Amino acid sequence: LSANNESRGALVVFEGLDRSGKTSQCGRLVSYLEGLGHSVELWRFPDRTTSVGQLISAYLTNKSQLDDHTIHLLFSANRWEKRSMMETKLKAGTTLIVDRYSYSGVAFSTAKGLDFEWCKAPEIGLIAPDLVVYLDITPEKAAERGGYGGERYEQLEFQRKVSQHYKLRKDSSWKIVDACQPLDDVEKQVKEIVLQHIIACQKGKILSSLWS
Ligand code: 2DT
Repeated sequence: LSANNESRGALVVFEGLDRSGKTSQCGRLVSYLEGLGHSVELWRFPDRTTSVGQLISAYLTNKSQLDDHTIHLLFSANRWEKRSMMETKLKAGTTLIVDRYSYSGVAFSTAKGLDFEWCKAPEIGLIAPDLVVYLDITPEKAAERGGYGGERYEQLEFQRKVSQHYKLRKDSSWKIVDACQPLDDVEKQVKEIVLQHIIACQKGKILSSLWS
């Protein structure tokens, strides 16, 4: 995006099924990085605090109904409204740990039957993650973990489809971590992988755009 990327922060995205442990692992990782003295922030998508985010939240909690294409574009718009802030933070040297991103957008909507190319199009031009940590768990194992909440997508049958669609989309930025391991073991692996990537970004790895 620019020639001057020295000492920038890393864009690290966590993906995985509901109950795969993303939120816990993101929290632990951020505390660890802060302890090491890194400039780091925890972000999540959907960001339900914006006006677009409130429309998304109403849909997810079954308070509103929306056409599948419409909600897909709202999720994408929710990333676009944060894009320039994301670029500013990364260039200022802040690492962003992001709980879900465009891969959730594509996996969930294609699991409903929408066309992959159509789903990908509105994501083009968003900032590409330096690393995607995929917390890998079977839908059955995830469902055993204290059950789902009441949100729209939290059903075993749909999670099975999402799992298949996620796997079709993995690319070279992905690191797959076995999320069935004890939390402490997952945490240890995540820390190692993420630190390597933060160092690569500090050394001048170029910030790039989706979707390559
Ligand atoms: P959380 O439970 O993590 O808040 O996610 N989703 C998410 C999409 O369908 N498209 C997207 O682009 C994103 C970011 C995944 C809420 C649900 O929203 C789904 C689960």
